[in-house]
Amino acid sequence: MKKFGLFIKVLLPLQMLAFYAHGQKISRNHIQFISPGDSHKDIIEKAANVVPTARQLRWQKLEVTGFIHFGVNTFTGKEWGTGKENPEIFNPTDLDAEQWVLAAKAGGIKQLIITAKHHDGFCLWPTKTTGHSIISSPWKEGKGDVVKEMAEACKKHDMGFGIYLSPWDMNAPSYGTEDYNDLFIEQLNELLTWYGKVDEVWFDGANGEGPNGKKQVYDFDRYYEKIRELQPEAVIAIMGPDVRWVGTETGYGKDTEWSVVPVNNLDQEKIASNSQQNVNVKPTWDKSKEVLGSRESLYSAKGLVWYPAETDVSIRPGWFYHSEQDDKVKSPEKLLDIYFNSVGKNGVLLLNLPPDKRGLIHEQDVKNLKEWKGLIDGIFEENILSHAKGNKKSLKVLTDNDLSTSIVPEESNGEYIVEIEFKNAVGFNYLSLQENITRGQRVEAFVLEHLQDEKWHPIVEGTTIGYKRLFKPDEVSGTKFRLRIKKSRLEPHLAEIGFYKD
Ligand code: FUL
Repeated sequence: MKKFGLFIKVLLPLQMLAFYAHGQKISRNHIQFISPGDSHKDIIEKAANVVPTARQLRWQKLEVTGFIHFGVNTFTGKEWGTGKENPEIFNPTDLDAEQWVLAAKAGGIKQLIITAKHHDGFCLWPTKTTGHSIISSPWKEGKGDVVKEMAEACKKHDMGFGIYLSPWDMNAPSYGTEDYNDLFIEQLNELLTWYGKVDEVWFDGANGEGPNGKKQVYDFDRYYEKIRELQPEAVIAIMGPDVRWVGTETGYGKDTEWSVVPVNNLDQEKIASNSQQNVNVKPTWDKSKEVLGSRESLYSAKGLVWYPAETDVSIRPGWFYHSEQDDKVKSPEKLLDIYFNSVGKNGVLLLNLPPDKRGLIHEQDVKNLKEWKGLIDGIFEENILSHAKGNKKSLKVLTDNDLSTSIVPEESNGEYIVEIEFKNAVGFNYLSLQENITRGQRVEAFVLEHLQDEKWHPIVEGTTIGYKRLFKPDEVSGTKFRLRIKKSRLEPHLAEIGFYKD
């Protein structure tokens, strides 16, 4: 497989090269190269000036996105197929893509990705590349198109639209040869030209054998060029240069999550080796140990790139629908905990909602989604900070929900401090923090404190902030608080501070 050097080729024509020389200002860019003479200080300064591309920023602001896993596995009850399924088993009785989109919307989901083709190779659209598709199924007498129905429903309800196309294909006879790369390009061509705007393309890292027992050498760089050509605004996720897998399918991200990481994290072999290669064996990944983007890891890097984390999880134990899991749908409270540990840990949540054999999202899932959204809305209804005393302009910037307006707090002895005072005592039990990532991700350590008995007491301590950090401390009340940024790679640009109470 090819190395990250080729990824960079795909990235660069779209970006201005970073301009850098000692003593000169570093311009912000989504990739920065390390020169042999760079000191540790230079490297950290470069890291602080890595920023998202426009497509990455749009995606990050979605916060909650959704997956639709649907296909022959829905009808066989399996998680992974074999490629030998008879297309006649695919026969949803009441398929309604609009119901999927409305259910997702009721849960606050902003973009939906459909498994146009999973590892078994069965295609949910009338592709010309193989007969192993809905064309050979009894559904709508072989004249249906699931991808089209979902694309149209997304458009109608202002939902982003994405495509999962599994590189691994257990059915394609050409798998394991160069011809398969041509077939894959043709499948991309169809999916990216037949259905209007595509906002995300999701490439799985799972890479097993084809029907002929062969493994494929994927020409990912060719795939990326095709996507950039046909859908330049789409992010390419996982086996792709724009969005990184957080490394677990639990929905729980890391406490320290950097969106700026060494370029070798784009290495295709490395991504694939961390991905699931067997249906029964989940990737082993110890999140407590692997902090990507720490100072140490940056010092030995060749370059630094904006490569943010996506945290995927299913609302049910499986990715595909299984009726025996109807009583195992994640509760609204569990989903809320996941929200705090994904979106609230500088990630984008990708929540899977698998339609059942009818072709509908099950009533239980719809109910839990709605209640989950109700919990989130209840918590974040009013930012108590907007009632604080002091500089009205700064307060407005910190509470306007606009990521592009931010303040640099006052500096004192290398720390940046925001002092907050209320006329009357206020109580809260949720904290939300956001950095203006269009200036870079910079905060490395912070503490929120309150003044009691003339002493400062910590309420919440943390490391990175990034796009968003959420916390649920025990309820505190008082009139004086302060946020102390104890360590930062360069001056921090704070976009939002939120105190909330449910
Ligand atoms: C994994 C796949 O093997 C699962 O079936 C599922 O699609 C998940 C999102 O990614 O790698």
